[in-house]
Amino acid sequence: MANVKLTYEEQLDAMKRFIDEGDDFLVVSHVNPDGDAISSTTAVGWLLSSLGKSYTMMNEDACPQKFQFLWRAADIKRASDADGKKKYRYVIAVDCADYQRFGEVSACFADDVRIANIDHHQTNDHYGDVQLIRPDAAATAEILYDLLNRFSITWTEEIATCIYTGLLTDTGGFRFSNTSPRVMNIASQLLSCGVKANELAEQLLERMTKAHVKLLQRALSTLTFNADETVCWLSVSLADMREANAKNEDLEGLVQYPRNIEGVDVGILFKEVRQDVYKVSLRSGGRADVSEIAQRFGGGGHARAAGCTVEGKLEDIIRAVVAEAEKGLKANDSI
Ligand SMILES: [Mn+2]
Repeated sequence: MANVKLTYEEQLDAMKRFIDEGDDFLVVSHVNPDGDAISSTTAVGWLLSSLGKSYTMMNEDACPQKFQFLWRAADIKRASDADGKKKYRYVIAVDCADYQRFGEVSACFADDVRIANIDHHQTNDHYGDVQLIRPDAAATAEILYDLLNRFSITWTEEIATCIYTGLLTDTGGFRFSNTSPRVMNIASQLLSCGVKANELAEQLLERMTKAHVKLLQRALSTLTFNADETVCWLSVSLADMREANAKNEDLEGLVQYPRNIEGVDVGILFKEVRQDVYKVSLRSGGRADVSEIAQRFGGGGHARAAGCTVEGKLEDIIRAVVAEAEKGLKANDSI
């Protein structure tokens, strides 16, 4: 039964009961996990471990290198490594807006599975048997902070670092509009538990992989503006990826370079996926709704961050997408 009408406090109690009553849990987050997904997975793992419960952490994709330092992040299994026979009756899903976001991990669910859904996405569709959803939370980690406090645990540096990492990454380093007074209050509590803010900022916000910098070097050589310099773009080819020895996670942040240039309203990254197929990432400074632009090419997203995948020759795709971006900017000018 969906308990969507419960208050947040009641949802916390229901989730505590689910955890108290179950055992042999599977903890799962979304495909292509980000900092909040990994932190939330390890935070739930930490809680289960401290309660003496047995559990397995699993994701469709590998944990990105930069989050490997988190408590037992190295123990997060990949769905492809799962023992096909082992099925789980108790699943705790964190930071997943819908069932599809589990990817292949759902193959490990038992027929009589009970799923707990802990998330902060606006678009969460309330799947599962027990929900703990707070759309105004900055991160799933913020909700887990409250859940952890429902149990008699002792806050250690390890668990505080998990929660802090989720807050830090989902607020873009305490810079996005979701950086609420509450987030800063929790962050302050976590610092009292021994979190090393300077080291985490260095590790998660400042440090770059060599592959990222090599990609950036190649991508910046493609930097191009439209006529009035309100739209700016970069491209990355498969050859660039190969020569930089880069993984997809090394692309992160590249699209911010065109977007952050003064006077630019729309920044775009064209990334070759295979021959004549490009993934297009769009970022807006607020004047254009880039989700509308992405939708015209079969994609989607948010007003300020969206994407689509387009087939064709790079120069044709650039011409078409930039023309739509210019149209989007003009449409908003006339309002
Ligand atoms: Mn999140």
